[in-house]
Amino acid sequence: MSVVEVNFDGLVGPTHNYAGLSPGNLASMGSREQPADPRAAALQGLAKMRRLLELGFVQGVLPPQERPDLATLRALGFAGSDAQVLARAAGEAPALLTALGSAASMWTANAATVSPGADTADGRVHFTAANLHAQLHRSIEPPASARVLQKIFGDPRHFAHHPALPAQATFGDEGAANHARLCRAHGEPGVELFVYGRSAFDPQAPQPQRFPARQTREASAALARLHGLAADGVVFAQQNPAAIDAGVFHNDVIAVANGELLLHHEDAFLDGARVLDELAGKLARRGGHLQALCVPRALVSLEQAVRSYLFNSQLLTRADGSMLLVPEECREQAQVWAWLQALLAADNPIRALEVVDLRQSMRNGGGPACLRLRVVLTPGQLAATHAGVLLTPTLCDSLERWVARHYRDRLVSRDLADPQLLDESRAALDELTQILKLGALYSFQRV
Ligand code: SUG
Repeated sequence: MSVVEVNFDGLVGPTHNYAGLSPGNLASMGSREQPADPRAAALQGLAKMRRLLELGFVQGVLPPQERPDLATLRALGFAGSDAQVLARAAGEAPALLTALGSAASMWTANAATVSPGADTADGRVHFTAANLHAQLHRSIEPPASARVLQKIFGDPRHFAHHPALPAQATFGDEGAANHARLCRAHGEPGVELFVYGRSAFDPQAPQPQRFPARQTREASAALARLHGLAADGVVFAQQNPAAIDAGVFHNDVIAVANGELLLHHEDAFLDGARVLDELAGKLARRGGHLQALCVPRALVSLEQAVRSYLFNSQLLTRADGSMLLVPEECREQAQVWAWLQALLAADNPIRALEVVDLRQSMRNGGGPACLRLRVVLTPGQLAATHAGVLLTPTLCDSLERWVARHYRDRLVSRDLADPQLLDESRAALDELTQILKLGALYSFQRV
């Protein structure tokens, strides 16, 4: 077997709900207080994983985090039994309980930035958990993300783990959602593209006016240093502030790369011509040939790009060319669907299209690419990866049965105060660690 890219998808957690927690994420803001269906959400995610497995891709799964986050509630002064902590938080600070009950860890593209061994100075795969500093409900994710990644990729001969960057506005880091890699083949040295929304040390640089820029240049630069990337294998690019203001809160909502292909919107980057030039030059020095596929704003507006999540598609390598896995919502935007049909008819590396229904996640702004963390692994590194999280048809069957047994089919944020939901979630997660053979992972299992 050669070097493979493994997609590790986050399993949707039992508290999936719509709380409107993400300013600048139009879907999250628009779905606030609508009832969610955690069971359907988890099954939709599993159906996507199963489809990729059927198509011959190596697929992994990452467990959800424990929510509501009782440990943080206690650290903030809510005391008593678990039920009392929930009741007190619901009474005194309902918004806090809502934030600490979010199932947002499902979007594993935000769990970490990962650099394959072919790019790093020591040949190991490097991981840095994202600090997700921009939002309270996500800023509590890094310790558990780091713990699970260390468990799955535990062999220090193959894998290096860095702690999340300092949790401070200067170093806002959203992980792989703002990171892409171009290469001739997965196993060859590539060029890593780090996209940021603002420069903390350069307040004169253009900034979005309406919505926050979550990632800083300073964070991106630190990641490239930590991962031991060569300067000629790295490109930094500022996101177009107009795109952020149109609802592009992460770069993976407006661009996606795979192999030598970069699919991007005309308005993705602030200085697009320079970015493409630098990428092409650096990739050429690594024997590659950049194929930039630009979608002009005249064909697909920023608004349509955000509504359809076209660029949050997964771009995957197959023996006969690339495959694009797009969300169902692309069908609903006539212009986007027409562009996709024209793409398939034209002579370009994208030969196949796969449509997936991820509506539950999409209503919170999480498309196909948000749900997965890409990890490029050599056969030796794959063999050193915890096998319990690598999907097989049998594992997929048992995860579907597990969801059916434990998940509710209706949830609103008020339900987060229900002690019964906490018990149900813990029972589910406890069983999940057995199914995935992960041992004691959650704090309630370790006391
Ligand atoms: O961080 N939504 C997530 C969506 C993350 C998508 N990830 C990528 N683009 N890679 C976010 O904005 C909404 C939660 C709520 O409103 O209930 C939320 O956190």
